[in-house]
Amino acid sequence: MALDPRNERLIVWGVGTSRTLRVYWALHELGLAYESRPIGSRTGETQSDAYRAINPREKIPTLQDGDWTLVESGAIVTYLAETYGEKLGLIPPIGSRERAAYFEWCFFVLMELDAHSLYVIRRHGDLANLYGEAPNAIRAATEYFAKYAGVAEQHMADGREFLVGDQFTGADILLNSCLSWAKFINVDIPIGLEPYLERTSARPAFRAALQANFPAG
Ligand SMILES: N[C@@H](CCC(=O)N[C@@H](CS)C(=O)NCC(=O)O)C(=O)O
Repeated sequence: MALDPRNERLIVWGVGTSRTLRVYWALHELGLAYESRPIGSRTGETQSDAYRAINPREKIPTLQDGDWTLVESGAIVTYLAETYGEKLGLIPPIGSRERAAYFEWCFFVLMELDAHSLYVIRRHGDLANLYGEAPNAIRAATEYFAKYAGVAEQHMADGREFLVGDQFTGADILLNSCLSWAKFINVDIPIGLEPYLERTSARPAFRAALQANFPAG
């Protein structure tokens, strides 16, 4: 795959999670060449001195673009879209209302569906040995997810194909990743979002990103 002339070297740190998948998906949508450093979560690899020097937050994913580093999956998807792909429509043009709506949906998905719902379920479910048992928190987060995934369902109810305007954007990468994550951990998603999930998951870049994100699988 040819390197974009502005891109000397893109390196992605991290594989195997819904958050790392987002980065690979954006890279494949944009047709960018990159190198993967397949470190995993909770393997101790995020706590090595070498990795801490790159990302002191000890988290994946991390993107290195030449001598520059960026963390937070939503920020990385948006950076890649803006830097390498605005013409491809992965993010709406600066100054447009669609761009404001893009950020609205990105923050909504990352806060309400990821941080406040799925990550709470994960922390007090699979990771209870680290964060403590909290069945009430899991129950409340599951209800919260249903309510706010329902907001996205309502938004799509007018027959639109994508979250923002009539183009697939980084906001769809984020929403799909949360819906897929929910299904993976047996949390119900609204029935009205099934066709959206199927449609966005059928994109060739999604299939390629899955392979990159789960290299052994
Ligand atoms: N808000 C961050 C969350 C990143 C995050 O929590 N990553 C987890 C894996 S999904 C992690 O690296 N945990 C530390 C570890 O497992 O060593 C993002 O979206 O990038």
